[in-house]
Amino acid sequence: MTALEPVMREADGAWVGWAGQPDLELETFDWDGIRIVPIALSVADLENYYEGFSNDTLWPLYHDVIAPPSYHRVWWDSYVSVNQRFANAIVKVSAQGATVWVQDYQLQLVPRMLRQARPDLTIGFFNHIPFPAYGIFSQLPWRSQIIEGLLGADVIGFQRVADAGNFSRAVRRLLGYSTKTPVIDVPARGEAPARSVIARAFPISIDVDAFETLARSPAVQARAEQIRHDLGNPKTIMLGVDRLDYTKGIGHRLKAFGELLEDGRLKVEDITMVQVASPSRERVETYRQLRDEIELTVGRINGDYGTISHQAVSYLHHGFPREEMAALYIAADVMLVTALRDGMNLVAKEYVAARFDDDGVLVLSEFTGASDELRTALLINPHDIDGLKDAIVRAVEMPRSERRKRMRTLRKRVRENDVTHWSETFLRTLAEARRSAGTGAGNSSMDALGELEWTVERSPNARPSG
Ligand code: GDG
Repeated sequence: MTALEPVMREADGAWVGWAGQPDLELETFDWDGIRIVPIALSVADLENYYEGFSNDTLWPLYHDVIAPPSYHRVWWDSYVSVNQRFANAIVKVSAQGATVWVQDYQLQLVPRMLRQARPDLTIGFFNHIPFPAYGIFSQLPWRSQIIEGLLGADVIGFQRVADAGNFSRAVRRLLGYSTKTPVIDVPARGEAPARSVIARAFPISIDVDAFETLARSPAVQARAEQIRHDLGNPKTIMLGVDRLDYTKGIGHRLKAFGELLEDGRLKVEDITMVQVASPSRERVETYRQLRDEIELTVGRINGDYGTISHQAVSYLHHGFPREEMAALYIAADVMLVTALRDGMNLVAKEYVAARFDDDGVLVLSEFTGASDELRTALLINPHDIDGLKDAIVRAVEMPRSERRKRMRTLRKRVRENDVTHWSETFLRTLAEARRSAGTGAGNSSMDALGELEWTVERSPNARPSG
């Protein structure tokens, strides 16, 4: 959410989002110059719409069915009605000709609902997670409704070029519309005129300056030293930072590390792996099982290879303040990002932004959006455990000169596309799309953003800002 704060302030906009607790009815209020329009969700909405359809249907489906998605009609009904509630609230607060930017997969029906109610609005949508290939997407019983919902937008943004391609293919297969990258031609229907929709990649990023400033602060530097000291000053500290989610490949990285200790290619006296696994979606069964599996594996590795004075894995199942995250990034010689599928992965970009000393090695999964940009990381396929093991050893042994060369290139890339560049590019494309559509939306006087995931995932102590 912090990522979008400057945009909101500049636009004098309103943020439409979940109130953060079930059954909490709040009036619109102003927070630090931003108008907040809270949407109330009941306990049943949270079960069916959020934990159900969003997190147990769409999330696994869009992440290449790493876990099996559940399809329940009551969940879908709830998804439709909550999306309608968001749309109604946005309609109410939006001035004539306003620009609305809808965030993420929990609100895919909102663009069409808005267009039907308010054709004067300029509507953008950004999908923070991947959009799957048609062979997978087509499992969804409500696939056409989702596609139609999204096509209500003027611009649909994705993390990767491949995601935008998957979406366009789904449009062709399901609706037969013609597409010429990045434009999709939506034909006239009833009273609604023919329109063009743009579907393309806008890779999201972080506030690079803010992160680097944090990393440079003396308190964070001192804390990084302290962390190294408290871990017994091992030769190498490896770090993983993830929500405890099955998409992140935490089990794969533990397997590779455990085998390296077993093979004797790494020694517990020389290396410690710190794994921050921040609690996530704990009411969804798949997530409860995942936690058990990961904690069993960590326990086994520590039991098998740890000594009284050296722990193999330091496992932390809680959230930390941003300062602590920055200190961990500075303390880590090797950063492991082994996601099996990830829209972008901001952790990879944060690690790079924090390393103003041009040191540290990023091991990065090819299945993250970030790997499209961060080409000089050590790119890995997390399913290939032998390849992952080799990459870890290579990272541990990499000479300083190569580390510096790679990190410099990574830092240049992250600087070129920071979060301001991301939001400006999206909003400029949106304004141009609307202008060329010739409907003359006029000046945008209000931005309304529907955002649930971030509110839910990032509210308790010290969860990040976006
Ligand atoms: C979704 C998509 C896409 C994590 N633990 C703590 C903490 N974090 C912060 C990280 C980072 C953020 O949470 C996680 O962002 P990611 O991008 O890595 O992953 P998702 O949460 O799955 O995000 C993803 C993203 O949306 C944006 O579009 O990149 O692909 O899945 O900022 O630092 N922050 C703090 N304490 C923690 O314990 N302070």
